[in-house]
Amino acid sequence: GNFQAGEAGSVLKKLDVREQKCFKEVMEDILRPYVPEYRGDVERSGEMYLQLQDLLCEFDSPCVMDIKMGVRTYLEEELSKARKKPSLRKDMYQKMIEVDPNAPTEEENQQQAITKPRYMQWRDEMSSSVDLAFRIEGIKKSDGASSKDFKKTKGRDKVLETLKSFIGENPEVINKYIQRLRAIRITQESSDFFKRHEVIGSSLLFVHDIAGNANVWIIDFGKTEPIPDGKCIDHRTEWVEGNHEDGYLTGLDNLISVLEEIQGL
Ligand code: 4IP
Ligand code: ADP
Ligand code: MN
Repeated sequence: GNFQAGEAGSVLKKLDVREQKCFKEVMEDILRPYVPEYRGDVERSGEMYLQLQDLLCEFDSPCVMDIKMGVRTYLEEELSKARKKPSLRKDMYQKMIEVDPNAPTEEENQQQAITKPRYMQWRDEMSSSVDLAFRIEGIKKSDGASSKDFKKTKGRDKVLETLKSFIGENPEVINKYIQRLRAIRITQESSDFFKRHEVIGSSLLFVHDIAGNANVWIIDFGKTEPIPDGKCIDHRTEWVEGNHEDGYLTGLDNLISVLEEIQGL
């Protein structure tokens, strides 16, 4: 995968220059307390890595959840590229029929291949991304058992059940999660970095443990792109191609609202 064990307290993520640039900028932005600390780059067997704060190291057998934010998970530039030069992906066709054998069109079945935007749009629609502007990507329990089986977890009720079961019964945990997400939201609403970037495929990483420690961080800037011509977005306006909106804050509003509902149960 993309990760290697680092020095104690750090993880190494395969260096991508777009992500590196974001981490450098975020270290100078008011969002800094909400992302893993960026500790420079290192080389390991000929490959370059970003050295990032290990977010799990202060927890005792942590439960971890990755929530991917936004109404779409592909960049606008990927759409225009695919339009100019469509490339057919057999691997994505295979991933599609594993989840839903009825999803491909007749033509796609003949080609046994689909384009990347087609795959990504279908994934966004099948999951809660289009509806709620966030989706559950993965959950790891304290015993180490992990699941990525949330491709069809869609609709507020199903999402609520999954989040509720992840969080468990300790009220301290949900209270800390909600507080932290409210702080993230209010900071994003005035962050200079945030208003100037299309934030695609980024996640909120939830971590808690049996002792009642709980925290959330913003991770993964692999597809976070500056908006051209110094323009800004508000992350809530509906996306139409060309406006670069990503629905990030719509998703965060919905996520906080679902967690508040769980808190009141
Ligand atoms: C994956 O699909 C994710 O959408 C990846 O996005 C995407 O990577 C992959 O595209 C795509 O195959 P599944 O999650 O359904 O397996 P993310 O990195 O946001 O998780 P990128 O980042 O490249 O868009 P390919 O082209 O890398 O296969
Ligand atoms: P990718 O670009 O491959 O999706 P991410 O940055 O989203 O990579 O990280 C993938 C997973 O690795 C996350 O869901 C999380 O479980 C783990 N992870 C990422 N960054 C950290 C970190 N700084 N500390 C601990 N775990 C991390
Ligand atoms: Mn990711």
